[in-house]
Amino acid sequence: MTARKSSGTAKSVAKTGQGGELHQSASAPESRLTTNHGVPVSDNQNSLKAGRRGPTLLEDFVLREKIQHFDHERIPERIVHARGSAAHGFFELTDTLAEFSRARILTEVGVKTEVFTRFSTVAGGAGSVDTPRDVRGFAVKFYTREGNWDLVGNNIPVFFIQDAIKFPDLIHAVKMEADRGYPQAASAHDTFWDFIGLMPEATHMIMWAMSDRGIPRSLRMIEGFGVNTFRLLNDKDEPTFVKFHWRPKLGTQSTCWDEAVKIAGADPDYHRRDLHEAIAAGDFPEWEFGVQLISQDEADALPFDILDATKLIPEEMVPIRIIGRMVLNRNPDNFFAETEQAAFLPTNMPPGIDVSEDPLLQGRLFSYQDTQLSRLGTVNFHQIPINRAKGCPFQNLQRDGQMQTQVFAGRANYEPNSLAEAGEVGGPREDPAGGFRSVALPMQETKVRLRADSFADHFSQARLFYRSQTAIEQAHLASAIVFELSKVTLEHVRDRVLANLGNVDADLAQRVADGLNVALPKPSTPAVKPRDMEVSQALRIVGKYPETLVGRAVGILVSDGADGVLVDAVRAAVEAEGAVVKIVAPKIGGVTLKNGKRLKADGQLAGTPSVIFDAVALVLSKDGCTSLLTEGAAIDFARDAFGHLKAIGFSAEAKPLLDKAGVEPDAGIVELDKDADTFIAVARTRQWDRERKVRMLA
Ligand code: HDE
Repeated sequence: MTARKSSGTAKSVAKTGQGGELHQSASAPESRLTTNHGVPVSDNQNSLKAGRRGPTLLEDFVLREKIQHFDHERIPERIVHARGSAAHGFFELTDTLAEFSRARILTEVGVKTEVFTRFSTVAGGAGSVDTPRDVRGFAVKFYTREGNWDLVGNNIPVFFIQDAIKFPDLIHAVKMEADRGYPQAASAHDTFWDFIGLMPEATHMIMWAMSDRGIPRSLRMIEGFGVNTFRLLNDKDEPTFVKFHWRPKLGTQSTCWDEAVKIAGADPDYHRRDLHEAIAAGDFPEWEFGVQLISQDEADALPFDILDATKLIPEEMVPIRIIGRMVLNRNPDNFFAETEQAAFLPTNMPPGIDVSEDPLLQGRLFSYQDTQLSRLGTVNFHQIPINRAKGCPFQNLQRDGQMQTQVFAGRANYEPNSLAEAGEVGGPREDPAGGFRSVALPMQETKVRLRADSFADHFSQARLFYRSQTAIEQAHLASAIVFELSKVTLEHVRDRVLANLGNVDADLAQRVADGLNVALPKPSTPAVKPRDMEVSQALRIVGKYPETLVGRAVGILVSDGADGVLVDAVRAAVEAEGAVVKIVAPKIGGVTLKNGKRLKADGQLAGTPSVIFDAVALVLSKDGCTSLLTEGAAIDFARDAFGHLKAIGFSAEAKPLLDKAGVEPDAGIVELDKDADTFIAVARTRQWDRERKVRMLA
């Protein structure tokens, strides 16, 4: 091996480990590799050794600095919501709430405010998959002109528990079991259901989490909710209760459970990739922003307590007023610096928005600031670019601390001070008129550690949710609970859950018991007898799905000799609908079409199963089809598309593959024609009617 010296002139020669040479122009200061302290590095390939084959020297600060930085590259992941994906964008107000709030973000119509939005799963670690059955976090940081507003919500409008003091128990129960370290990112295990069975207040949230909302199709297709009740305060400091809502323009859409499980293997980053690719392609996801506004009198008249986070306010009782929109239009430049270091705090609120006494929210007001201290390691985490208030200046007299990046001038780091009188910098002062004020509430209660009686009804809204679902969704929900409880090994745990379900709905409890093939225990004794509420159509997904291909993906499986005219027809029709086309071929090099032209593949069949598409087309030649009859991945491609209720378009030559895969004819299985119209018509929705033919549901 020859070792050469760098020339030190305009052209330097860096040595590779193999003795090869990398020539690079390293003289220009702006392109020069340096240490963290700015010392130019001459050789980034070899450590400094005592002789050609000798030990490495401690004096090699270039090596030590590089390795040491690497050793410390990871920070603790979030204790919950560790797995997340985020994007930049803007919020635009379309309707003013000036009557209710003095916050400029809610009153200045037409103003665009920068946002950074992070979506997450809750239970899994940072490296876990995107499609477990789980709640999704929906956290928005608005960089408003009056400081950051963080609306840290979920895709489900209620929560498992009523009081923050139970949060560590809930999370311990759902995360990997303490002794064995599994399961990762899954609620289907003993400790979670043990906790749930013992906490009837969780039942309403369980209905939501076990519904199809727990397995979203895309982060672009989830709703968002502030969950807790907040307050708005107007110019006169008059309060109004508020619930916040995000509604995806693409509609709320889900996967099938079997599909979600298979996606986890096919593409663990399915949601992250989908969000990134959509934004990169200019297909910007968008949400409407809405509020439910409730006066104190209206709140008092409701049959539940709006301070109880296990309750929602049905839209039929208090309509959602749409007041704005959010568009996500820019991917982060750096995952760690932005997505990982983003710190969301429910305490970040501009003047005119305030908290309520919801005991869950009250605990959150402490937790988020606190957790950032161990996660980001310093009280100065607000200075990290992604967390910095950028809609306005921020200034105060807080000083020093680890990773302080600001250089403060002057002597005044206390207040009051009179240094300005001597011509020195006096520093910022409080603003009684424009500053943040809390709602003025009379407080004369006895100090107690108890739960309000108004929180005691744990089943009425769980019942409302179940009864408001379509038959399809009820079957999915029951099947999801059967699946989860089938992974529970402790019989008494299953029985307790079943006993609670009896208070939700007798039919649901029986279906789950039948699905498990166990006897249904008597319903548990509820603290308050559940009441029937008016069914709420708004709680459904099925039927509210927009029948469209917009924002979705269609896979075309091709073989050598396939009819290019059909491929082009499908592609044109799908793209005209606003969906993305991916060509799947047996080999990544693509295929040669009937007309002799080459067609490139976007994915190799074995690594690109149909689960990642919303509809598929099979354009095969006769020989191509014959050769795929012995290829499991091809058979699965068709079988899974069928089983996941997707539309399948096919060229006549592809029929033997469909037959081999057990695909039975129905309205969603169509032979492709020259304009692909029939295929597009059925591809706009799942084939729900097929479901009972392909799956035993509870
Ligand atoms: Fe959180 N939650 N949470 N949570 N939460 C965190 O803060 C906590 C709750 C939510 O993308 C943590 O920065 C307590 C409800 C989201 O960075 C932590 C309680 C809702 C995110 C924390 C709750 C949420 C978090 C962990 C019960 C829906 C991810 C890392 C009192 C409204 C934000 C962090 C992101 C993250 C505490 C309940 C949403 C530990 C104590 C209810 C979307 O502070």
